[in-house]
Amino acid sequence: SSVRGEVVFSDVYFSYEENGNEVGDTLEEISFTANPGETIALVGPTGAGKTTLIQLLSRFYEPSRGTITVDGRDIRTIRRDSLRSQMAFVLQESFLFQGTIRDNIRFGRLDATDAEVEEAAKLANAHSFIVRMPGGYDKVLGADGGGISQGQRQLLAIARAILADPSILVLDEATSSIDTVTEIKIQEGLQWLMQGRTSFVIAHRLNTIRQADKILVLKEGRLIEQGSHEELLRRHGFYHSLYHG
Ligand code: DGT
Ligand code: MG
Repeated sequence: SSVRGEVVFSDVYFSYEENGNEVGDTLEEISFTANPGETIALVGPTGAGKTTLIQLLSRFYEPSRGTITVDGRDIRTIRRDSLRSQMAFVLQESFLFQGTIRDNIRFGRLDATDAEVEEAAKLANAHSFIVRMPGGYDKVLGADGGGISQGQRQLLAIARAILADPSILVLDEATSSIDTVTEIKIQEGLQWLMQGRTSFVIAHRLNTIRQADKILVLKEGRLIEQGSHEELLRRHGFYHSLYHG
C-alpha cells in the first residue's frame, strides 16, 4: 500500500552488556504504536533511554524480550540493510564522509542524477549556501566535514534524507547554538522532509514537542506516559511537571 511507516513496539526490554554481563534493564516494558505519517516526540531526562530506543528500531541493538514491527513485519525478519534503507537519520552530528558535497548528498540514493541532488538540496534549503561556496557542489569536504558549520551539516543531512525518500525518519534535535537564520532554514527543510513520513524526534524544542502527534515520556528506561501535549498536561503527571519546570 502507499501508506507506510507503521512502527509497533510490544513489551520491549533491552539491557546493555558489559564483559558479557547484562547490566540491568536499560529499557523495560516499552509498548507503543506509531501510525504511518505520525510525528513521535521522545522526551525524558538524560539517561532515560531515548537514544537506545532509536537504536533498537534500526537493529543496531536487539531487544532481550518483546517485538518490534515495521508495517506489520517483525524487524528480526528484515535484513539490516533493507530495514535501514527505509529509514533516514538526521542527527546532531550528522555523518559526512570525505568527498564532494554532491556525493555526500547522493549517499541518500546512489543512482540519483545531479539534477535530483540539486532538487533535494533546494527543498532542504541547502542549495543557497552550497552555491555560495568555492567549488559549489564539487567542493570536497574533509572526513570531519571541515569547512562547514554544524547547521550546514544538518542541512546536508536533510537534503540526503529527502533524496533517500524513506518511510521512517529519526531526528535528534540540536541542543547547541545554531544561528537563527540557519535554524529557520533547518526547520523549514525538516517540515518538508517530515511530511507523510513517520518521524521519531528526540526533541529538545518545546515547539516540536507540542506539535507532535504523540509524545513518549521516558524515565529510567520506562515509558511512563504517552499521549498528545494536551492529553499529557491534563494528567498532571511527570510530563506536566517537566513542562512546568
Ligand atoms: P541523553 O541523550 O543524555 O538525553 O540520554 P538518553 O535518554 O538518550 O539515554 P541513553 O539511551 O543514551 O542511555 C540510557 C541508559 O543506558 C543510560 O543509563 C546510559 C546507558 N547506556 C547508553 N549507552 C550505553 C552503552 O553503550 N553501554 C552501556 N553499558 N550503557 C549505555
Ligand atoms: Mg541520547
